[in-house]
Amino acid sequence: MENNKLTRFGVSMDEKLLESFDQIIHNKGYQNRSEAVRDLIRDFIVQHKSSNNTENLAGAILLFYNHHQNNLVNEMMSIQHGYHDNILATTHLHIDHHNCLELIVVKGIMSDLQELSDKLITLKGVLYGKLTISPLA
Ligand code: NI
Repeated sequence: MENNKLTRFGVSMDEKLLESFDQIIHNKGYQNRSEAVRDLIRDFIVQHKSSNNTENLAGAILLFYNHHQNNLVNEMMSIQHGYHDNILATTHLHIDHHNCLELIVVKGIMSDLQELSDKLITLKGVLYGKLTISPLA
């Protein structure tokens, strides 16, 4: 990776958009735009790995949902049991009287993780859901 040839490219964008970007990367501590853009692109590539990728990946599914939704908790539990080989750990937090936050730590190939994540996130009553992938070293 370190020996790869560097390529420079130009990007045109709205001035306000760039100002917002610069403000955020400055607050995060990036020394320059190039390093921030490289990190964004690396993450974009990992998150968009093709579902026929057979590499072993680790990641987490974050779910935010209303547990009063009819049958939601049962459906969620049943789906997760169907993927017990992919689930390493689950943490459930009761955020308030109605809402729960659940973090499911997963491993496996992209198609399985994507399938599990899609099944959970599309359940009625799930207000927010996101799968984040990290490549295994
Ligand atoms: Ni709860």
